[in-house]
Amino acid sequence: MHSTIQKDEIVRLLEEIGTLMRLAGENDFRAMAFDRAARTIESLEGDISQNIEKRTLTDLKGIGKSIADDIYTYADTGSVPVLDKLKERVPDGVITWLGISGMGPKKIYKIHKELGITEISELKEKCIDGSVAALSGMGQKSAEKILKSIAWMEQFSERCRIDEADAIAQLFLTSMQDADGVQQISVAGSLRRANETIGDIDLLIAADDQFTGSLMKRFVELETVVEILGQGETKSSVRTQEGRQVDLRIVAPKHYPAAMMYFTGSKEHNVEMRRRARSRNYQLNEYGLYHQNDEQQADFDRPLDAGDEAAIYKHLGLGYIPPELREDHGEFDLAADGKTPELVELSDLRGILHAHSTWSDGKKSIREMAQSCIDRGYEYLSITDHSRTAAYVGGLSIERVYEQWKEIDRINDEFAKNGTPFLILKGIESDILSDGNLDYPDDVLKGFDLVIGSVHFGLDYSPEKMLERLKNAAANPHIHMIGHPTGRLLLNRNGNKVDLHQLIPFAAEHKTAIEINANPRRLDLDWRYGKIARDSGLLSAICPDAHTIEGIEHVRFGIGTARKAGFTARQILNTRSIDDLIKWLRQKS
Ligand code: DGT
Ligand code: CA
Ligand code: CA
Ligand code: ZN
Repeated sequence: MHSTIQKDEIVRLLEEIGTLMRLAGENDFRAMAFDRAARTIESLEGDISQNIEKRTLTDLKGIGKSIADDIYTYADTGSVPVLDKLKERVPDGVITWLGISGMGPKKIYKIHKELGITEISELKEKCIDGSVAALSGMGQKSAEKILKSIAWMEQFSERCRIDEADAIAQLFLTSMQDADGVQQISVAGSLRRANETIGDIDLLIAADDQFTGSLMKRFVELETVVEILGQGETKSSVRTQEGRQVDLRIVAPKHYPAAMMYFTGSKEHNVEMRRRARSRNYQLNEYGLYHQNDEQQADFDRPLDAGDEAAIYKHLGLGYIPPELREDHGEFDLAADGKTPELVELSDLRGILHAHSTWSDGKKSIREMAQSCIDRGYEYLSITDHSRTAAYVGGLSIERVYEQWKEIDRINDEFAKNGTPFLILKGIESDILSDGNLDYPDDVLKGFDLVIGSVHFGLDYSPEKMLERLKNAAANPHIHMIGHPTGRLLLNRNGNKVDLHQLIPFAAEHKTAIEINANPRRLDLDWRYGKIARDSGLLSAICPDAHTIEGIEHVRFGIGTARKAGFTARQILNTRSIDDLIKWLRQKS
């Protein structure tokens, strides 16, 4: 690979090593040597591959033998052991701190080490509670500056969580829907497809020509708009006070179905749709579906009748493809011959399986959580507080477990007496220890109705070790379901490195479910594993992991993820009746 190597590739490599060394707290002289070598190569005249081939890098001023060897190794193998080791040592979370303006690697290392924190969310807390200011060489001013930079970074980071985008979109929808001339209005883009993170928010309105001017004016003058990025007749873009971009397009009512399809995307899905149209001598574009003329272009005088998106799919020999599936990720196979499976819907859910109470780190009592489930029409709730290893979030000792069971029995008795058709299940979110075992003895575990096993520490295990750990958990007869399988925090922390292509079939074989954690910070299981989950017969559940009443509402984001995964109600445990659910739980353990 000598001949293809570019100078800037080597420069980036050396800079990355230098930065990671500082983040790992190594001697600054070593890190500086890599910086110096990077500068040398940057200013090198001509091609670096000559120096690599002839092994003459050490002739250059500022490049010593060991760094030259690293570069040769990289050129020969595509990797360098020193970098790989550094990547293992420096937590992913700490690397994201580099995005905070004004935070260099040395300062980051100091705070990370002295306060024992790795996530930006933790850094924020420590800036607020005074811990950062108390560090030597820091002070209140520095802490405030960091907080400001974090806020700035978060505001203008390229993508945001789906719940944040959804809240903004709802505000725009309610502000625009009653405006004069609006015949139809909808979100489109990645938000309509229920992607786990959202770049910008896309809105589409169907209105006649004479209304576009006043509608655009209303849009850019909404109170939440802090900046107009572009304003035109049919398309405008604004930035909201949260720092998010919102695009609005206004189309004529007759173009609305095709425009919805076009602006919902994904781009990849659209490409395949247009290809299919052409193969039938049609042309599909953002205005409609048209017969092709002799030049193989859309004949705008001969549109096919397409009153809604479903009609367009039908013309192309496909069943309706729900927006969540439109990722060119197997949906055309699912919709072939006019069929698409009936994806799970919010109204299919009959109970909640993963929720916390004040017994551990939840904000509401068991009774309050149950009541809000009843209010939402659910038939059961499994309270799954943390287990004793998770002491930092109020994990339950064995005595507390027994007390909680008594409390649950008392409330259930009351429900039975006053005829409330609702059942609270005795659940637990039990920590999966490093070897895959749980942290209660068998006789305690047997007493639970539902055991969720979750990994809360040791997320940085090697892929092999992580897979073994989770396989042990999946094979553990006491565990009904694995919680948030990767532990990822979207836009914040990468998940553990378990190979889900191996874990999913294994869990399915052992009749252990894997939840879709519906908290919009997680959305874990990722929908991209939908096909292997379906093919292997995996059971899942849509779990809010609620710590508050509002948290229960997060199931709707989990529904989006489950639909993207192609799941029907049959694969989702909490669509079952309480009797069927209990039957399944009992035969499992
Ligand atoms: P995002 O905003 O990054 O979360 O993702 P999207 O999918 O919302 O992307 P966005 O906002 O750039 O565009 C919205 C939709 O419009 C996209 O899903 C498909 C359609 N679209 C936009 N630009 C193009 C394009 O250049 N070609 C095609 N075929 N479609 C496009
Ligand atoms: Ca978008
Ligand atoms: Ca857009
Ligand atoms: Zn939980």
